[in-house]
Amino acid sequence: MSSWLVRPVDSGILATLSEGLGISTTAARIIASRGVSTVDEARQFFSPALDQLHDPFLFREMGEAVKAVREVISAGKRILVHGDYDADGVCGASILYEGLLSLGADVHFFVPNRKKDGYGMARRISERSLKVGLGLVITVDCGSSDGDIVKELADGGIPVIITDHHEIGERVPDAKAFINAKLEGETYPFTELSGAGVAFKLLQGIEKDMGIDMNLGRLLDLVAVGTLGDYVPLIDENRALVTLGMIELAKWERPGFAALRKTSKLVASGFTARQICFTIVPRVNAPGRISSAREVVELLTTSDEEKAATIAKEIENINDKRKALCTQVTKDACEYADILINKENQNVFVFSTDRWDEGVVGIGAARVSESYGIPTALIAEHDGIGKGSVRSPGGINVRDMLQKCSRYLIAFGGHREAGGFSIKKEDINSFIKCFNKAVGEAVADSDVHTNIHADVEVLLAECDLALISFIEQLAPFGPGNAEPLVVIRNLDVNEKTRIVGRKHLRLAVSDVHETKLEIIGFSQLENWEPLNLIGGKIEVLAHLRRNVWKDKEEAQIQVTEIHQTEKPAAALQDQS
Ligand SMILES: [Mn+2]
Repeated sequence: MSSWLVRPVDSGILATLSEGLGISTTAARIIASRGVSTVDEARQFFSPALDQLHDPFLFREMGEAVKAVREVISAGKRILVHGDYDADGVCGASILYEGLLSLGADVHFFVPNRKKDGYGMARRISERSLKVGLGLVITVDCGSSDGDIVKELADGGIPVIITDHHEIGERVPDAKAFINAKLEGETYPFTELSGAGVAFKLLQGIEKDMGIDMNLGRLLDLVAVGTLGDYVPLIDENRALVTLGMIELAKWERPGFAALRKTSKLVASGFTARQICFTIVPRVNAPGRISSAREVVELLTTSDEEKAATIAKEIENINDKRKALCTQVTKDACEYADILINKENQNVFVFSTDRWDEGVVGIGAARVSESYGIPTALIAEHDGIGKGSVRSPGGINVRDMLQKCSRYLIAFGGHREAGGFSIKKEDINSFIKCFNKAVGEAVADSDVHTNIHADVEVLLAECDLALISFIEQLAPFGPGNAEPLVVIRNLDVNEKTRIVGRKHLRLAVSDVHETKLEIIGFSQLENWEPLNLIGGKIEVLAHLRRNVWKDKEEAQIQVTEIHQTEKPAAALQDQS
Protein backbone atom coordinates (compact mmCIF):
# COMPACT_ATOMS: atom_id res chain seq x y z
CA MET A 1 0.00 0.00 0.00
CA SER A 2 1.31 3.42 -0.88
CA SER A 3 1.87 6.30 1.54
CA TRP A 4 0.65 9.74 0.65
CA LEU A 5 3.04 12.55 1.28
CA VAL A 6 1.66 16.05 1.32
CA ARG A 7 4.40 18.37 0.08
CA PRO A 8 5.53 20.70 2.84
CA VAL A 9 5.27 24.39 1.98
CA ASP A 10 7.00 27.29 3.69
CA SER A 11 4.44 29.19 5.76
CA GLY A 12 5.90 32.57 4.73
CA ILE A 13 5.42 31.74 1.04
CA LEU A 14 1.90 30.55 1.83
CA ALA A 15 1.01 33.83 3.50
CA THR A 16 2.55 35.90 0.67
CA LEU A 17 0.64 34.01 -2.00
CA SER A 18 -2.68 33.86 -0.24
CA GLU A 19 -2.64 37.56 0.74
CA GLY A 20 -1.05 38.82 -2.48
CA LEU A 21 -3.41 36.93 -4.75
CA GLY A 22 -6.46 36.99 -2.48
CA ILE A 23 -6.85 33.20 -2.52
CA SER A 24 -7.51 30.59 0.16
CA THR A 25 -4.64 28.91 1.98
CA THR A 26 -5.62 25.67 0.24
CA ALA A 27 -5.32 27.29 -3.19
CA ALA A 28 -2.03 28.91 -2.15
CA ARG A 29 -0.71 25.53 -1.05
CA ILE A 30 -1.57 23.97 -4.41
CA ILE A 31 0.26 26.61 -6.42
CA ALA A 32 3.19 26.75 -3.98
CA SER A 33 3.64 22.99 -4.33
CA ARG A 34 4.48 23.68 -8.02
CA GLY A 35 7.53 25.67 -6.99
CA VAL A 36 5.83 29.08 -7.25
CA SER A 37 6.96 31.31 -4.38
CA THR A 38 6.16 34.92 -5.29
CA VAL A 39 3.09 36.80 -6.50
CA ASP A 40 4.89 37.68 -9.75
CA GLU A 41 5.75 34.08 -10.44
CA ALA A 42 2.15 33.11 -9.76
CA ARG A 43 0.87 35.78 -12.20
CA GLN A 44 3.27 34.43 -14.86
CA PHE A 45 2.09 30.91 -14.15
CA PHE A 46 -1.54 31.93 -14.63
CA SER A 47 -1.03 33.89 -17.82
CA PRO A 48 1.52 32.20 -20.05
CA ALA A 49 2.46 34.64 -22.83
CA LEU A 50 4.89 34.90 -25.72
CA ASP A 51 6.96 37.50 -23.88
CA GLN A 52 7.83 34.83 -21.31
CA LEU A 53 9.87 32.97 -23.96
CA HIS A 54 13.63 33.23 -23.64
CA ASP A 55 15.70 35.18 -26.15
CA PRO A 56 16.74 32.68 -28.89
CA PHE A 57 20.16 34.34 -29.02
CA LEU A 58 20.91 32.94 -25.58
CA PHE A 59 21.88 29.83 -27.53
CA ARG A 60 25.58 30.35 -28.03
CA GLU A 61 25.53 29.48 -31.74
CA MET A 62 22.18 31.00 -32.70
CA GLY A 63 23.91 33.90 -34.45
CA GLU A 64 25.97 31.48 -36.54
CA ALA A 65 22.87 29.45 -37.44
CA VAL A 66 20.76 32.46 -38.43
CA LYS A 67 23.58 33.86 -40.57
CA ALA A 68 23.98 30.53 -42.42
CA VAL A 69 20.23 30.27 -43.11
CA ARG A 70 19.99 33.85 -44.38
CA GLU A 71 23.01 33.44 -46.66
CA VAL A 72 21.64 30.28 -48.24
CA ILE A 73 18.24 31.89 -48.79
CA SER A 74 19.71 34.96 -50.47
CA ALA A 75 21.96 32.77 -52.65
CA GLY A 76 18.84 30.88 -53.74
CA LYS A 77 20.38 27.57 -52.71
CA ARG A 78 18.35 24.61 -51.58
CA ILE A 79 17.78 23.74 -47.90
CA LEU A 80 16.95 20.28 -46.61
CA VAL A 81 15.15 20.00 -43.28
CA HIS A 82 16.00 16.60 -41.77
CA GLY A 83 13.32 15.68 -39.21
CA ASP A 84 12.60 12.62 -37.15
CA TYR A 85 9.81 10.05 -37.42
CA ASP A 86 8.06 10.59 -34.08
CA ALA A 87 5.46 13.22 -33.19
CA ASP A 88 8.08 15.70 -32.00
CA GLY A 89 10.25 15.17 -35.07
CA VAL A 90 7.47 15.54 -37.66
CA CYS A 91 5.99 18.60 -35.94
CA GLY A 92 9.46 20.17 -35.70
CA ALA A 93 10.19 19.45 -39.38
CA SER A 94 6.82 20.96 -40.35
CA ILE A 95 7.59 24.09 -38.30
CA LEU A 96 10.93 24.72 -40.02
CA TYR A 97 9.67 23.74 -43.46
CA GLU A 98 6.71 26.11 -43.25
CA GLY A 99 8.68 28.92 -41.59
CA LEU A 100 11.49 28.84 -44.18
CA LEU A 101 9.02 28.50 -47.04
CA SER A 102 7.36 31.71 -45.91
CA LEU A 103 10.72 33.46 -46.30
CA GLY A 104 10.83 32.34 -49.92
CA ALA A 105 13.46 29.67 -49.28
CA ASP A 106 13.92 26.71 -51.63
CA VAL A 107 13.26 24.22 -48.85
CA HIS A 108 12.57 20.49 -48.85
CA PHE A 109 12.07 18.06 -46.02
CA PHE A 110 13.22 14.55 -45.25
CA VAL A 111 11.94 12.21 -42.55
CA PRO A 112 13.94 9.06 -41.83
CA ASN A 113 12.29 5.68 -41.96
CA ARG A 114 12.54 3.88 -38.63
CA LYS A 115 13.00 0.45 -40.16
CA LYS A 116 15.32 1.46 -43.00
CA ASP A 117 17.37 4.17 -41.30
CA GLY A 118 17.25 3.44 -37.56
CA TYR A 119 17.79 6.20 -35.01
CA GLY A 120 19.26 9.61 -35.74
CA MET A 121 20.23 11.05 -39.13
CA ALA A 122 19.82 8.79 -42.14
CA ARG A 123 23.08 7.81 -43.80
CA ARG A 124 21.43 7.72 -47.23
CA ILE A 125 20.86 11.48 -47.29
CA SER A 126 24.54 12.36 -47.57
CA GLU A 127 25.09 10.68 -50.93
CA ARG A 128 21.88 12.13 -52.35
CA SER A 129 22.54 15.58 -50.94
CA LEU A 130 26.00 15.71 -52.48
CA LYS A 131 24.56 14.66 -55.84
CA VAL A 132 21.82 17.31 -55.96
CA GLY A 133 24.11 20.00 -54.56
CA LEU A 134 22.30 21.18 -51.46
CA GLY A 135 23.18 24.50 -49.87
CA LEU A 136 22.33 23.56 -46.28
CA VAL A 137 20.99 20.75 -44.11
CA ILE A 138 19.13 21.60 -40.89
CA THR A 139 18.31 18.78 -38.51
CA VAL A 140 15.31 18.77 -36.19
CA ASP A 141 15.08 16.53 -33.10
CA CYS A 142 18.22 14.58 -34.11
CA GLY A 143 21.82 14.95 -35.18
CA SER A 144 23.58 15.33 -31.83
CA SER A 145 25.22 11.92 -32.17
CA ASP A 146 25.66 11.82 -35.94
CA GLY A 147 29.16 13.27 -36.18
CA ASP A 148 30.20 11.00 -39.03
CA ILE A 149 27.28 11.88 -41.33
CA VAL A 150 27.72 15.57 -40.54
CA LYS A 151 31.43 15.27 -41.41
CA GLU A 152 30.63 13.54 -44.72
CA LEU A 153 28.29 16.39 -45.65
CA ALA A 154 30.66 19.10 -44.47
CA ASP A 155 33.56 17.53 -46.36
CA GLY A 156 31.37 17.58 -49.47
CA GLY A 157 30.74 21.29 -49.00
CA ILE A 158 27.30 21.07 -47.44
CA PRO A 159 27.05 22.86 -44.08
CA VAL A 160 24.84 21.31 -41.38
CA ILE A 161 22.95 23.13 -38.64
CA ILE A 162 21.96 20.81 -35.84
CA THR A 163 18.87 21.68 -33.81
CA ASP A 164 18.24 19.04 -31.20
CA HIS A 165 17.36 18.40 -27.56
CA HIS A 166 18.83 14.97 -26.89
CA GLU A 167 21.50 14.33 -24.26
CA ILE A 168 24.91 15.02 -25.70
CA GLY A 169 28.49 14.61 -24.52
CA GLU A 170 30.26 17.03 -26.83
CA ARG A 171 29.50 19.32 -29.74
CA VAL A 172 29.47 17.64 -33.16
CA PRO A 173 32.78 19.11 -34.41
CA ASP A 174 31.89 19.56 -38.07
CA ALA A 175 28.49 21.17 -37.56
CA LYS A 176 28.22 24.72 -38.92
CA ALA A 177 26.06 25.60 -35.92
CA PHE A 178 24.97 23.46 -32.98
CA ILE A 179 21.75 24.39 -31.18
CA ASN A 180 21.11 22.05 -28.25
CA ALA A 181 20.50 23.38 -24.72
CA LYS A 182 21.77 20.10 -23.22
CA LEU A 183 25.31 20.74 -24.47
CA GLU A 184 27.68 21.36 -21.59
CA GLY A 185 28.54 25.04 -21.27
CA GLU A 186 25.50 26.10 -23.29
CA THR A 187 24.13 29.40 -22.00
CA TYR A 188 20.48 28.86 -22.91
CA PRO A 189 18.53 28.94 -19.61
CA PHE A 190 16.06 26.09 -20.22
CA THR A 191 17.12 22.54 -21.07
CA GLU A 192 13.73 20.87 -21.44
CA LEU A 193 12.53 22.15 -24.82
CA SER A 194 11.24 19.50 -27.23
CA GLY A 195 12.78 19.10 -30.68
CA ALA A 196 9.85 21.06 -32.10
CA GLY A 197 10.49 23.75 -29.49
CA VAL A 198 14.15 24.08 -30.54
CA ALA A 199 13.14 24.29 -34.22
CA PHE A 200 10.76 27.11 -33.26
CA LYS A 201 13.60 28.92 -31.48
CA LEU A 202 15.62 28.94 -34.71
CA LEU A 203 12.73 30.66 -36.52
CA GLN A 204 12.43 33.13 -33.64
CA GLY A 205 16.12 33.85 -34.05
CA ILE A 206 15.71 34.47 -37.79
CA GLU A 207 12.67 36.69 -37.16
CA LYS A 208 14.51 38.78 -34.62
CA ASP A 209 17.61 39.07 -36.78
CA MET A 210 15.65 40.15 -39.88
CA GLY A 211 13.52 42.52 -37.85
CA ILE A 212 10.30 41.37 -39.51
CA ASP A 213 7.07 39.81 -38.30
CA MET A 214 7.02 36.20 -39.51
CA ASN A 215 3.66 35.55 -37.86
CA LEU A 216 5.21 32.67 -35.93
CA GLY A 217 2.14 32.39 -33.69
CA ARG A 218 0.44 30.30 -36.38
CA LEU A 219 3.10 27.60 -35.90
CA LEU A 220 2.46 27.22 -32.17
CA ASP A 221 -0.12 24.46 -32.71
CA LEU A 222 2.72 22.34 -34.13
CA VAL A 223 4.98 23.29 -31.22
CA ALA A 224 2.27 22.24 -28.74
CA VAL A 225 1.64 18.84 -30.32
CA GLY A 226 5.38 18.15 -30.65
CA THR A 227 5.99 19.16 -27.04
CA LEU A 228 3.13 17.04 -25.71
CA GLY A 229 4.21 14.15 -27.93
CA ASP A 230 7.72 14.21 -26.53
CA TYR A 231 6.60 14.05 -22.89
CA VAL A 232 8.90 16.85 -21.75
CA PRO A 233 8.01 18.68 -18.51
CA LEU A 234 5.34 21.34 -18.98
CA ILE A 235 7.20 24.00 -17.04
CA ASP A 236 8.99 27.26 -17.90
CA GLU A 237 8.90 27.98 -21.63
CA ASN A 238 7.10 24.73 -22.44
CA ARG A 239 4.12 25.84 -20.36
CA ALA A 240 3.75 29.01 -22.43
CA LEU A 241 4.35 27.20 -25.73
CA VAL A 242 1.77 24.50 -25.01
CA THR A 243 -0.86 26.84 -23.57
CA LEU A 244 -0.63 29.28 -26.50
CA GLY A 245 -0.31 26.40 -28.95
CA MET A 246 -3.52 24.84 -27.69
CA ILE A 247 -5.32 28.15 -28.26
CA GLU A 248 -3.93 28.20 -31.81
CA LEU A 249 -4.90 24.55 -32.30
CA ALA A 250 -8.47 25.25 -31.18
CA LYS A 251 -8.94 27.56 -34.19
CA TRP A 252 -8.57 24.44 -36.38
CA GLU A 253 -7.16 26.55 -39.19
CA ARG A 254 -4.48 24.03 -40.10
CA PRO A 255 -6.23 21.53 -42.41
CA GLY A 256 -4.03 18.65 -41.18
CA PHE A 257 -4.96 19.00 -37.53
CA ALA A 258 -8.59 19.74 -38.43
CA ALA A 259 -8.71 16.46 -40.36
CA LEU A 260 -7.06 14.55 -37.49
CA ARG A 261 -9.54 16.09 -35.08
CA LYS A 262 -12.37 14.56 -37.09
CA THR A 263 -10.86 11.10 -37.49
CA SER A 264 -9.85 10.97 -33.82
CA LYS A 265 -13.18 12.39 -32.64
CA LEU A 266 -11.64 15.09 -30.47
CA VAL A 267 -14.02 17.82 -29.31
CA ALA A 268 -13.51 21.14 -31.11
CA SER A 269 -13.06 23.24 -28.00
CA GLY A 270 -12.51 22.88 -24.29
CA PHE A 271 -10.12 19.95 -24.77
CA THR A 272 -7.28 19.25 -22.34
CA ALA A 273 -3.61 18.53 -23.02
CA ARG A 274 -4.30 14.96 -21.94
CA GLN A 275 -7.03 14.62 -24.58
CA ILE A 276 -4.58 15.74 -27.28
CA CYS A 277 -2.18 13.08 -26.03
CA PHE A 278 -4.81 10.39 -26.58
CA THR A 279 -6.16 11.58 -29.94
CA ILE A 280 -3.87 13.69 -32.12
CA VAL A 281 -0.47 12.59 -30.74
CA PRO A 282 -0.82 8.82 -31.37
CA ARG A 283 -2.01 9.53 -34.93
CA VAL A 284 0.93 11.80 -35.64
CA ASN A 285 3.19 9.12 -34.16
CA ALA A 286 1.69 6.02 -35.78
CA PRO A 287 3.03 6.24 -39.37
CA GLY A 288 6.62 6.59 -38.10
CA ARG A 289 6.20 3.49 -35.93
CA ILE A 290 4.59 1.34 -38.60
CA SER A 291 5.50 2.69 -42.04
CA SER A 292 6.79 6.12 -43.08
CA ALA A 293 6.27 9.45 -41.39
CA ARG A 294 6.79 11.50 -44.55
CA GLU A 295 3.07 11.75 -45.17
CA VAL A 296 2.55 13.22 -41.69
CA VAL A 297 4.68 16.25 -42.58
CA GLU A 298 2.71 16.48 -45.83
CA LEU A 299 -0.51 16.38 -43.82
CA LEU A 300 0.64 18.99 -41.33
CA THR A 301 1.91 21.44 -43.93
CA THR A 302 -0.76 21.20 -46.64
CA SER A 303 -3.29 23.97 -47.16
CA ASP A 304 -5.49 21.63 -49.18
CA GLU A 305 -8.38 20.32 -47.10
CA GLU A 306 -9.15 17.47 -49.45
CA LYS A 307 -5.56 16.24 -49.41
CA ALA A 308 -5.57 16.54 -45.62
CA ALA A 309 -8.73 14.43 -45.35
CA THR A 310 -7.22 11.75 -47.59
CA ILE A 311 -3.98 11.50 -45.61
CA ALA A 312 -5.84 11.61 -42.27
CA LYS A 313 -7.91 8.67 -43.44
CA GLU A 314 -4.79 6.70 -44.39
CA ILE A 315 -3.31 7.52 -41.00
CA GLU A 316 -6.47 6.27 -39.33
CA ASN A 317 -5.91 2.89 -41.01
CA ILE A 318 -2.28 2.86 -39.92
CA ASN A 319 -3.33 3.77 -36.39
CA ASP A 320 -5.87 0.93 -36.37
CA LYS A 321 -3.09 -1.40 -37.46
CA ARG A 322 -0.86 -0.05 -34.69
CA LYS A 323 -3.62 -0.61 -32.15
CA ALA A 324 -4.09 -4.20 -33.34
CA LEU A 325 -0.33 -4.81 -33.11
CA CYS A 326 -0.34 -3.30 -29.62
CA THR A 327 -3.18 -5.46 -28.45
CA GLN A 328 -1.31 -8.51 -29.75
CA VAL A 329 1.90 -7.50 -27.94
CA THR A 330 0.01 -6.67 -24.75
CA LYS A 331 -2.00 -9.89 -24.90
CA ASP A 332 1.11 -12.04 -25.40
CA ALA A 333 3.02 -10.21 -22.67
CA CYS A 334 0.15 -10.42 -20.19
CA GLU A 335 -0.06 -14.16 -20.77
CA TYR A 336 3.63 -14.52 -19.93
CA ALA A 337 3.20 -12.18 -16.97
CA ASP A 338 0.31 -14.22 -15.57
CA ILE A 339 2.54 -17.28 -15.52
CA LEU A 340 5.41 -15.48 -13.77
CA ILE A 341 3.56 -13.13 -11.44
CA ASN A 342 3.55 -15.41 -8.44
CA LYS A 343 7.13 -16.55 -8.82
CA GLU A 344 9.32 -15.56 -5.92
CA ASN A 345 11.89 -12.81 -6.52
CA GLN A 346 10.14 -11.75 -9.71
CA ASN A 347 11.06 -8.05 -9.70
CA VAL A 348 10.72 -7.43 -13.41
CA PHE A 349 9.13 -8.80 -16.55
CA VAL A 350 11.40 -9.22 -19.53
CA PHE A 351 9.87 -10.94 -22.54
CA SER A 352 11.38 -11.41 -25.94
CA THR A 353 10.08 -12.79 -29.22
CA ASP A 354 10.42 -12.34 -32.98
CA ARG A 355 6.63 -12.10 -33.34
CA TRP A 356 6.47 -8.47 -32.19
CA ASP A 357 6.99 -5.28 -34.15
CA GLU A 358 9.66 -3.04 -32.61
CA GLY A 359 7.44 -0.02 -33.23
CA VAL A 360 4.91 -1.05 -30.62
CA VAL A 361 6.83 -2.80 -27.82
CA GLY A 362 7.01 0.51 -25.92
CA ILE A 363 3.26 0.80 -25.64
CA GLY A 364 3.01 -2.89 -24.73
CA ALA A 365 5.61 -2.47 -21.98
CA ALA A 366 3.72 0.58 -20.67
CA ARG A 367 0.45 -1.35 -20.48
CA VAL A 368 1.99 -4.37 -18.74
CA SER A 369 4.02 -2.36 -16.23
CA GLU A 370 0.95 -0.29 -15.44
CA SER A 371 -1.41 -3.23 -14.94
CA TYR A 372 1.02 -5.35 -12.90
CA GLY A 373 2.91 -2.53 -11.18
CA ILE A 374 6.21 -4.14 -12.17
CA PRO A 375 9.02 -2.71 -14.34
CA THR A 376 8.65 -4.34 -17.75
CA ALA A 377 10.95 -4.75 -20.73
CA LEU A 378 9.60 -6.11 -24.00
CA ILE A 379 12.01 -7.05 -26.75
CA ALA A 380 11.29 -7.45 -30.46
CA GLU A 381 13.88 -9.74 -32.05
CA HIS A 382 14.93 -9.44 -35.66
CA ASP A 383 17.95 -11.08 -37.33
CA GLY A 384 19.63 -11.93 -34.03
CA ILE A 385 19.25 -8.40 -32.64
CA GLY A 386 16.62 -7.43 -30.07
CA LYS A 387 15.16 -3.93 -29.81
CA GLY A 388 13.81 -3.49 -26.31
CA SER A 389 11.62 -0.98 -24.59
CA VAL A 390 11.35 -0.57 -20.80
CA ARG A 391 8.67 1.08 -18.71
CA SER A 392 8.56 1.39 -14.96
CA PRO A 393 5.47 2.16 -12.87
CA GLY A 394 7.45 4.66 -10.82
CA GLY A 395 10.14 4.76 -8.17
CA ILE A 396 12.56 2.64 -10.15
CA ASN A 397 14.83 4.71 -12.38
CA VAL A 398 14.87 2.92 -15.72
CA ARG A 399 18.00 4.62 -17.00
CA ASP A 400 19.98 3.67 -13.86
CA MET A 401 18.85 0.05 -14.18
CA LEU A 402 19.90 -0.11 -17.85
CA GLN A 403 23.22 1.49 -16.94
CA LYS A 404 23.83 -1.28 -14.39
CA CYS A 405 23.26 -3.92 -17.08
CA SER A 406 24.93 -2.03 -19.91
CA ARG A 407 27.59 -4.72 -20.36
CA TYR A 408 24.92 -6.89 -22.00
CA LEU A 409 23.57 -4.13 -24.23
CA ILE A 410 24.69 -2.83 -27.62
CA ALA A 411 23.20 0.60 -26.91
CA PHE A 412 20.70 2.12 -24.53
CA GLY A 413 19.09 5.38 -23.57
CA GLY A 414 16.19 6.80 -21.65
CA HIS A 415 15.12 8.57 -18.52
CA ARG A 416 13.39 7.81 -15.22
CA GLU A 417 10.14 6.21 -16.43
CA ALA A 418 11.07 4.89 -19.84
CA GLY A 419 14.02 3.62 -21.81
CA GLY A 420 15.06 1.72 -24.89
CA PHE A 421 17.95 -0.54 -25.76
CA SER A 422 19.34 -2.90 -28.37
CA ILE A 423 20.82 -6.26 -27.47
CA LYS A 424 22.32 -9.34 -29.12
CA LYS A 425 19.96 -12.31 -28.92
CA GLU A 426 22.54 -14.44 -27.09
CA ASP A 427 22.84 -11.84 -24.30
CA ILE A 428 19.13 -11.67 -23.51
CA ASN A 429 19.23 -14.30 -20.74
CA SER A 430 22.14 -12.67 -18.93
CA PHE A 431 20.39 -9.32 -19.27
CA ILE A 432 17.20 -10.70 -17.69
CA LYS A 433 19.17 -11.95 -14.66
CA CYS A 434 21.07 -8.69 -14.30
CA PHE A 435 17.98 -6.51 -14.73
CA ASN A 436 15.96 -8.57 -12.23
CA LYS A 437 18.77 -8.30 -9.68
CA ALA A 438 19.28 -4.56 -10.21
CA VAL A 439 15.59 -3.80 -9.76
CA GLY A 440 15.38 -6.10 -6.72
CA GLU A 441 18.23 -4.20 -5.07
CA ALA A 442 16.71 -0.85 -5.95
CA VAL A 443 13.38 -1.87 -4.44
CA ALA A 444 15.08 -3.09 -1.25
CA ASP A 445 17.16 0.09 -1.01
CA SER A 446 14.27 2.48 -1.03
CA ASP A 447 10.59 2.70 -0.50
CA VAL A 448 10.07 5.51 -2.98
CA HIS A 449 7.89 3.31 -5.12
CA THR A 450 5.21 3.42 -2.45
CA ASN A 451 5.14 7.19 -1.99
CA ILE A 452 2.60 9.33 -3.79
CA HIS A 453 3.01 13.09 -3.52
CA ALA A 454 -0.18 15.02 -2.88
CA ASP A 455 -0.58 18.79 -3.03
CA VAL A 456 -2.76 19.50 -0.06
CA GLU A 457 -5.05 18.07 2.59
CA VAL A 458 -8.59 19.44 2.31
CA LEU A 459 -11.96 19.22 4.01
CA LEU A 460 -14.98 17.91 2.14
CA ALA A 461 -16.61 21.35 2.33
CA GLU A 462 -13.69 22.94 0.49
CA CYS A 463 -14.16 20.80 -2.61
CA ASP A 464 -16.37 23.24 -4.48
CA LEU A 465 -16.47 24.70 -7.99
CA ALA A 466 -14.48 27.75 -6.86
CA LEU A 467 -11.51 25.57 -5.90
CA ILE A 468 -11.92 23.56 -9.09
CA SER A 469 -11.90 26.75 -11.21
CA PHE A 470 -8.65 27.67 -9.50
CA ILE A 471 -7.17 24.24 -10.23
CA GLU A 472 -8.21 24.51 -13.88
CA GLN A 473 -6.09 27.64 -14.22
CA LEU A 474 -3.02 25.55 -13.45
CA ALA A 475 -3.51 23.48 -16.64
CA PRO A 476 -2.09 22.24 -18.98
CA PHE A 477 -1.26 19.22 -16.84
CA GLY A 478 1.36 16.71 -17.80
CA PRO A 479 4.88 15.72 -16.82
CA GLY A 480 6.43 18.31 -14.48
CA ASN A 481 3.04 19.85 -13.76
CA ALA A 482 0.77 17.06 -12.53
CA GLU A 483 -2.91 17.61 -11.97
CA PRO A 484 -3.31 18.46 -8.25
CA LEU A 485 -4.02 15.55 -5.92
CA VAL A 486 -5.77 16.19 -2.61
CA VAL A 487 -5.98 14.10 0.52
CA ILE A 488 -9.24 14.00 2.48
CA ARG A 489 -9.05 12.29 5.86
CA ASN A 490 -11.42 11.09 8.55
CA LEU A 491 -14.39 10.16 6.40
CA ASP A 492 -17.26 8.01 7.67
CA VAL A 493 -18.60 5.69 4.99
CA ASN A 494 -22.38 5.74 4.96
CA GLU A 495 -24.96 3.15 3.99
CA LYS A 496 -25.77 4.67 0.63
CA THR A 497 -22.36 3.64 -0.69
CA ARG A 498 -22.94 1.48 -3.75
CA ILE A 499 -21.59 0.03 -6.95
CA VAL A 500 -22.22 2.04 -10.11
CA GLY A 501 -21.69 0.73 -13.59
CA ARG A 502 -19.67 -2.46 -13.57
CA LYS A 503 -16.59 -1.50 -11.63
CA HIS A 504 -17.04 1.90 -10.01
CA LEU A 505 -17.94 2.85 -6.46
CA ARG A 506 -20.10 5.74 -5.42
CA LEU A 507 -19.01 6.43 -1.87
CA ALA A 508 -21.42 8.26 0.43
CA VAL A 509 -19.20 9.91 3.02
CA SER A 510 -19.38 12.48 5.77
CA ASP A 511 -16.83 14.17 7.98
CA VAL A 512 -16.74 15.62 11.49
CA HIS A 513 -18.10 18.90 10.16
CA GLU A 514 -21.25 17.03 9.14
CA THR A 515 -20.54 17.69 5.48
CA LYS A 516 -22.15 14.87 3.51
CA LEU A 517 -21.13 14.13 -0.05
CA GLU A 518 -21.12 11.39 -2.59
CA ILE A 519 -17.76 10.89 -4.17
CA ILE A 520 -16.81 8.67 -7.09
CA GLY A 521 -14.17 5.97 -7.17
CA PHE A 522 -13.65 4.93 -10.78
CA SER A 523 -12.58 1.26 -11.04
CA GLN A 524 -12.38 1.07 -7.23
CA LEU A 525 -14.50 -2.11 -7.16
CA GLU A 526 -11.25 -3.90 -8.05
CA ASN A 527 -9.99 -3.01 -4.56
CA TRP A 528 -13.02 -2.52 -2.33
CA GLU A 529 -16.52 -3.97 -1.81
CA PRO A 530 -19.14 -1.57 -0.40
CA LEU A 531 -19.93 -4.00 2.43
CA ASN A 532 -16.35 -3.93 3.67
CA LEU A 533 -16.41 -0.14 3.79
CA ILE A 534 -19.86 0.87 5.06
CA GLY A 535 -19.79 1.80 8.74
CA GLY A 536 -16.02 2.17 8.78
CA LYS A 537 -13.69 5.11 8.25
CA ILE A 538 -11.51 5.92 5.26
CA GLU A 539 -9.17 8.54 3.90
CA VAL A 540 -8.93 9.19 0.19
CA LEU A 541 -6.55 10.54 -2.42
CA ALA A 542 -8.47 12.37 -5.14
CA HIS A 543 -8.60 14.69 -8.12
CA LEU A 544 -11.13 17.51 -8.01
CA ARG A 545 -12.87 17.90 -11.35
CA ARG A 546 -15.81 19.69 -12.89
CA ASN A 547 -18.58 17.30 -13.89
CA VAL A 548 -20.93 18.54 -16.57
CA TRP A 549 -24.09 16.56 -16.93
CA LYS A 550 -27.29 17.62 -18.67
CA ASP A 551 -26.19 21.27 -18.63
CA LYS A 552 -25.60 21.10 -14.91
CA GLU A 553 -22.13 21.65 -13.49
CA GLU A 554 -21.02 20.21 -10.22
CA ALA A 555 -17.83 19.64 -8.30
CA GLN A 556 -16.77 16.03 -8.42
CA ILE A 557 -14.31 14.35 -6.10
CA GLN A 558 -12.69 11.56 -8.13
CA VAL A 559 -10.99 9.12 -5.81
CA THR A 560 -7.82 7.48 -7.08
CA GLU A 561 -6.94 5.57 -3.91
CA ILE A 562 -8.68 4.62 -0.67
CA HIS A 563 -7.03 3.82 2.66
CA GLN A 564 -9.25 2.25 5.29
CA THR A 565 -8.47 3.65 8.74
CA GLU A 566 -11.22 1.88 10.65
CA LYS A 567 -13.02 -1.31 9.71
CA PRO A 568 -16.81 -1.50 9.97
CA ALA A 569 -17.97 -2.68 13.41
CA ALA A 570 -19.70 -5.74 11.95
CA ALA A 571 -16.53 -6.84 10.26
CA LEU A 572 -14.66 -6.46 13.56
CA GLN A 573 -17.21 -8.70 15.25
CA ASP A 574 -16.83 -11.31 12.53
CA GLN A 575 -13.14 -11.44 13.20
CA SER A 576 -13.44 -11.93 16.96
MN1 LIG B 1 12.21 14.60 -29.48
